[in-house]
Amino acid sequence: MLKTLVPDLDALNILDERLRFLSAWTIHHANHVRDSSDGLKVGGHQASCASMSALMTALYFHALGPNDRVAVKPHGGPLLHAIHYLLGSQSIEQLQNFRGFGGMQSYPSRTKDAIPVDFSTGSVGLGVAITAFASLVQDYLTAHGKMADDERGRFVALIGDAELDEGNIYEALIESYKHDIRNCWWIVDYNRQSLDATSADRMFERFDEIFASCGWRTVELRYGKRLGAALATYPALKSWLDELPNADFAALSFQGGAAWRARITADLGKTGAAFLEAHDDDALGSLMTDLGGHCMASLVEAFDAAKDDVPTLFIAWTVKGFGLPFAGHKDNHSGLMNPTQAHAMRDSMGISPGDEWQPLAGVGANALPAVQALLDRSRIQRAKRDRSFGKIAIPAIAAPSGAEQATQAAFGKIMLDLSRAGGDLADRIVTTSPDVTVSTNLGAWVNQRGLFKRREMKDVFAGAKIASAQKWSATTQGQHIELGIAESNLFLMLGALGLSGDLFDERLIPIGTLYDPFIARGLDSLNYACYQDARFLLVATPSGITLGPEGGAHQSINPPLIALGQPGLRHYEPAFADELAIMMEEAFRLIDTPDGESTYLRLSTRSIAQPQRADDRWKAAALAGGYWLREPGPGAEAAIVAMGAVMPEALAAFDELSADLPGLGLLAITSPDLLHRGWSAAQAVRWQGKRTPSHVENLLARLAPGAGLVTLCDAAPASLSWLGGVLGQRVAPLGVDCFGQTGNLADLYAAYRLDGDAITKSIAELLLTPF
Ligand SMILES: Cc1ncc(C[n+]2csc(CCOP(=O)(O)OP(=O)(O)O)c2C)c(N)n1
Ligand SMILES: [Mg+2]
Repeated sequence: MLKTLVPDLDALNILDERLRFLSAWTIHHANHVRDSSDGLKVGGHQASCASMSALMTALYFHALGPNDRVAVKPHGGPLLHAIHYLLGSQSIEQLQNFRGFGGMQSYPSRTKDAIPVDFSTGSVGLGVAITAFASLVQDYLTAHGKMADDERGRFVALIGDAELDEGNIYEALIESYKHDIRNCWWIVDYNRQSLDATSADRMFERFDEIFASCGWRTVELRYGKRLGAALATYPALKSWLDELPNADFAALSFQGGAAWRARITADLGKTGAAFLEAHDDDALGSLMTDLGGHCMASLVEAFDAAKDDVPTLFIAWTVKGFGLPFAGHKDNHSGLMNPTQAHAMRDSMGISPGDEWQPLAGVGANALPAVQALLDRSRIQRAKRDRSFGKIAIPAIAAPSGAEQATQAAFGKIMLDLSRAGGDLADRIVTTSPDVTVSTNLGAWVNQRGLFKRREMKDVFAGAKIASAQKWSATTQGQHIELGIAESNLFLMLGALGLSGDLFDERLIPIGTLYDPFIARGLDSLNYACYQDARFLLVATPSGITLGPEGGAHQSINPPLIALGQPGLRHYEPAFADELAIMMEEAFRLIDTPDGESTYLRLSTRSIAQPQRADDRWKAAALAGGYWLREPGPGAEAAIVAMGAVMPEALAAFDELSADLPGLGLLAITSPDLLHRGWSAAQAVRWQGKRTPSHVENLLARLAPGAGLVTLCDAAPASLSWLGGVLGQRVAPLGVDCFGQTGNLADLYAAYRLDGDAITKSIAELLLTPF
């Protein structure tokens, strides 16, 4: 544990003011100084920054250690950049280009910002929750000997109070309690204002209870030292202020000292008189807003007192827009100072016009050495880290043998083989699943590698010698993290595991499994993980109406379309086990490659006959998104284009039709996502005179220009129907475009037109329709 530094409160207060100004000025510059070519409002959140400047000063210039990592609430981004500017790790050009093309981002971004950002934020709630999962990853790495105990850091989330309404925070809180997480600080900027207005009072009474019941220490910083001392002298005033509704407090903060005086007089009469007489209006306005979150001494004291590893919730009371002309106004969320107000703020801080960007402008000569010393000794000065890639040897992955196989079962077998083979790759794999470990075929892997828990857990059933296929004991050496049924947590867990190379310089190979339809349940967390460029393999199974008797509530329809529109995630949908094997190998490679990405495998429980391969030539094409499973004849007039579990229907129809339609081809699609990306990328460079056709164009160019394509997938038909647009060929799209139902496969495929009959009729119709 780091030893506590002696705080220089005066210097910290100066930095607080300086940061509040710099963040406000950065936003002001973007809106009122920089040329606007399009006349659009640039925006920014001066009030959200102002309420948190003291908090961030106390953290970054006093409390944080070199291994601590922080998720800054999205609208506090300009403060983070201002901190790095003072530290010399951010340029003036970036600040001046706030929200401009290539400039510092509106909200902290790991991948886009020039400064080191530990966690991206933007979609509120997610930055908070990922810190808990990152602390779990840290415990995992130390338990596995991949990180020294004394390298452990703390994970800090700076949270807006309205952000606490996001349910994903409580899902994460529950999961982190189960996993006994530690080294986490969540600090609420409790300014009691959201975007729309002041926030409700009642709920706040409950938050500390919720956290305390999950084992968290809660620390409330309500009043600053000055106000606290005054209230101790005037207990009636304290009772009154304790009960004052949020909206009233905010309105009075906005109105200032005279309004406070009038209200205290009206409510407390003679009881408040002595207190009021002791202060003029200005002093009164300043005293009444001396809340804990603005009081450096209180903040430093509270952080110093929480140096153990107990997870801690700090509730720091603040005024939104503190120190700005619209402090406390309920509409101040996107409020911007006008130039007169911004200049007045500058002048009040002793900064000369033109010196606004001078890092320590306005700091008096006497104070300067101490402030400079504080900056110099800051323990968070660090360069943007190199990302750790390319250190894992990825062996070739063999396809499981078997004449008939389902891709889901093949996945389980590959995982078992990997585990038995051992080696670096297997040791770096961490699996995780939201209570569907066994039903997604991860059971054999878990039997081999065990569950991970910081505190060991015995398998009671095994101990009692009750027969079970599944071993369920947990140790610190286990490699599977079992989660409760909360898919958002799965994606946050994968996000944190997938950033282990970046955060801890030790890359892990995270594999998460869930049922395909429930991707939608955690979609924003999935997007969040991808946005940060976390690397993982997502295995979604079972999928589609091929799931049969489980019915419409479990049959996924649109995930291939989700994947088609999701950057950072590559969709592969294998029909056969040998396709799956090369896709897993590729997915592992993509996890450990700088320009790689995450992979989503959509699998099925349907056992189907496996193909005999003449050679390996199909492999490269399959990894690129598709290959001819049955080659078309020259200038063929028609082709069947199929993906995944419905391949037997496509093959049967091909066998039946090819006698009458010589030259008919069967195209196996393994990734509509990759094909589409390649196609649009080729289009995008065509205007530069580069005419390299994409993989999908090459595949389809084997057919006649006006050929008919019958596309077939157990998913929304739009997943493949776009293929007709590539070369202007005609398409009959077969797929599922309404909710599924229970039934056996023959009945369901007939009802949803995924069978041979539908293929035959569609081809006939295409060929009979004149082009
Ligand atoms: C998931 C999500 N929904 C909505 C928004 C839009 N939004 C941004 S900030 C905000 C209010 C935040 O209030 P609070 O958390 O109290 O932060 P403050 O600015 O008051 O510090 C909203 C609704 C968002 N960024 N993310
Ligand atoms: Mg707020």
